[in-house]
Amino acid sequence: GSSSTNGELAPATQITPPLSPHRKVALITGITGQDGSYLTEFLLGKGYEVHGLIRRSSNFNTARLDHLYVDPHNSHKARMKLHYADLSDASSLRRWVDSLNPDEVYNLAAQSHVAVSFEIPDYTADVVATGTLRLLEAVRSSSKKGIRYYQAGSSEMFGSTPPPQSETSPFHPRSPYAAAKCAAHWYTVNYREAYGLFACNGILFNHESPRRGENFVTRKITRAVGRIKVGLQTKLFLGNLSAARDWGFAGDYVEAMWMMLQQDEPADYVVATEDSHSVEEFLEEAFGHVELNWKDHVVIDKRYFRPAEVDSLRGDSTKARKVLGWKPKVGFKELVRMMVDNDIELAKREKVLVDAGYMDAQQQP
Ligand code: NDP
Ligand code: GDR
Repeated sequence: GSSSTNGELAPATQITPPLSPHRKVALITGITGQDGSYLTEFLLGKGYEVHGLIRRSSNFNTARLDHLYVDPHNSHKARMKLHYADLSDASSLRRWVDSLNPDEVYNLAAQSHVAVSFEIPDYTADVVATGTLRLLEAVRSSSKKGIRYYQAGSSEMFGSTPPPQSETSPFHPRSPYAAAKCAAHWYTVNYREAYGLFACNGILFNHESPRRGENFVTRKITRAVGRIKVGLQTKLFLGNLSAARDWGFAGDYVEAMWMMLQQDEPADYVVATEDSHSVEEFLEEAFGHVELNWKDHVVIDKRYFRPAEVDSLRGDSTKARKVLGWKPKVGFKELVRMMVDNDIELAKREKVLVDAGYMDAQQQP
């Protein structure tokens, strides 16, 4: 979206997919999220017809997709279509799987915020764990055979298992979100073993972008850097700065999802950069990029500490690199700079609105 704080400012590419009578059909849950938008761009570029399930919201929730949207009333060329459904509503999932006959289903929908999962554990389990089961059941019972299924697994499942974490490392979840993702992982393995479903778990380590939700730590930091730099904000409140994460670029990671579904056999894969940095190192890099010192602005606020923390994640993605031929293109420094540069531009636009009296400078994004 152009002036939206959700999306990146200018889409990198215009999608002009080739017309093919044999084009594949993909169904994506969580299409309005960070990964959903990148995966949609990627699949449209490959000539897919993309259907996305969106949930009803009192506000528009499609800002990350606006640049891809073609009004179905005005054009028979619309190659991305959106439908209402919810992971908590089995009948809606079954209806869309049955009527769209997808070749591939990507289950990206989730209450994906780890800290929030401690506040709404029951809902998180319903959407993340049971929602996955509902979708698997819709795929299994569909009259269309051979549907390929991707499950958005997470490095959070490893939790307190020390790095490096690979497909054979034990799960030790540290949050309701992570425990629910473990259940979803095993539902997916079980449907593969019990029914012969072509189902894959991607165990993806953290991946970020200018479209990252604003209450995840990377985007929270780069948004603040932008606003501090143009004078809209002075302080940034954060929690634990010593946690380490293996941060990659979301655009690289959605390719791995697709690659998993193009193999001869279904399997589970860790996807990671194999490089790990602390939140403090992210701060150094992000503030340093625009000649600011994070220590002049960051205030520690207890409310952002979690009841149980995941201290250190660094993936071992040997299998994905060997079998899929996947590797990340964007490294840590490049990722941080991409996000900061985007958010400086975004803050400049906000400044125009503030200066004209259309927006309150204190209003936090
Ligand atoms: P986001 O939080 O950006 O997107 C989540 C998506 O799920 C949104 O489209 C959201 O809709 C949708 N959603 C939430 N609840 C429901 C529901 N009840 N029914 C239907 N849709 C729902 O997440 P990301 O794009 O970052 O991540 C995609 C997936 O990958 C998630 O499952 C996440 O847990 C997982 N993951 C993410 C990683 C990361 O680093 N980004 C790493 C590993 C796994 P709405 O827009 O309306 O809120
Ligand atoms: P994470 O991402 O929990 O790894 O889950 P997040 O960015 O929320 O936290 C990363 C680390 O930063 C610390 N932290 C803060 N986090 C937030 N959100 N806000 C703060 O103010 C703050 N201060 C410090 C956290 O404690 C944590 O250690 C993400 C999500 O995308 C999941 O859906 C996904 O499964 C995993 O990545 C892999």
